[in-house]
Amino acid sequence: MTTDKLTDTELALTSAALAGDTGRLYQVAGKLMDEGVAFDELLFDHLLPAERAIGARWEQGDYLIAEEHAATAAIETVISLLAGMFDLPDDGVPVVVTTAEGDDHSLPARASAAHLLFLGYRTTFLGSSVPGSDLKEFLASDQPAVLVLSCTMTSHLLGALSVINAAHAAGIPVVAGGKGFGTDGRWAAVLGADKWVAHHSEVPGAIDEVLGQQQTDRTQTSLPSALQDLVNRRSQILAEAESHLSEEVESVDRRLREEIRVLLGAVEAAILVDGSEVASEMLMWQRRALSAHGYDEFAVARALKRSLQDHDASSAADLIDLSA
Ligand code: B12
Repeated sequence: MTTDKLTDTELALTSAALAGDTGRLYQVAGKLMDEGVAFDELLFDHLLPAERAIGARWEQGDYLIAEEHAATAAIETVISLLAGMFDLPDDGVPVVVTTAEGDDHSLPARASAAHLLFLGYRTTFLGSSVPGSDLKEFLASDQPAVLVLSCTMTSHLLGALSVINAAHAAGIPVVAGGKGFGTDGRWAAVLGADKWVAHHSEVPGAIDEVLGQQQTDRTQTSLPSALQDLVNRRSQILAEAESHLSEEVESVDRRLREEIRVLLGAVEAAILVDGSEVASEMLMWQRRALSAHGYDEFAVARALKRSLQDHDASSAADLIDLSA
């Protein structure tokens, strides 16, 4: 969907979503279906593009965070309401859909779950960010045929690994999707996901493919010891980075606190997949995002780097290149 010239339908969906008017959005969606738009088309050609366009306009500063939140909530609610049209089939292939641990971007996973239910899969949507240990227990008893995993940010790759390991521990293959796995999904393979797909429409084919594969022992990837050590000290590293940051800025608000966490997540992910670009790309994105909102573009990175150096995590600290 372009953001410059909206069709009548796009305008109706976007304005209802931005107003947080779930009822009106539901009516517009229902009208489209009455006119013959199939459910998957409604999802992938109308509702998700509307979210993406609103997200892009919010990034450009055209919409407030509150408007983006209202729109996301309305779109996700309508997808859930519409998914309620479909019965959970007793004889469908059982699938579980969730996001990487720590990843709150539930909307793409919600859409995937609704799509699979529409296609006749016996779909359970777990929402976002189920802790790996809990998930392992659930999957061991529920025994779905496949787990569908969404990861939106590279900083949640450790959380994605925790989901993949939980599924594999229960002998369940994983179909992965989302931008967090890199543009060509390369990190999904590194983490041991059985299949990565770029688009939701490819998920059914991927499910067939992984179910057709001979059952082998599913890989369990453990963290290298230096990374495990870093993860064990995560709270101290974050707290000390926050304290360093407070020496540089007037106040460490929620946004800055979250940015420290995002950057540390990306550093951990870079070590995990042995790809320094994961950290450098996140740092580049973060600099742009912070300076666009009036923050010092390097303050978060400097504070985290210092904290990592204090913890003798020099290779992690080196991934934060302040000269780039
Ligand atoms: C909505 C939103 C949120 C909501 C999510 C609510 C929800 N219930 O989902 C909230 C407010 C929680 C949120 C939080 C954050 N967000 Co956010 N968020 C977005 C936003 C605006 C839209 C995301 C979305 O749903 N898009 C619609 C989906 C459908 O499109 P898509 O993301 O392109 O997904 C495509 C593929 O990836 C694929 N896909 C995704 N998953 C899967 C799974 C499968 C199986 C398959 C097949 C395909 C697939 O499907 C889509 C293609 O059709 C984006 C900006 C944007 N323009 O996208 C930022 C964005 C993703 N968020 C971002 C950030 C930084 C954050 C925060 C760190 C913000 C902060 N500073 O506090 C936190 C992190 C929270 C956390 N711990 O996870 C950044 C990520 C930047 C980066 N370099 O990675 C983005 C890009 C915004 C930005 N540029 O600043 N966010």
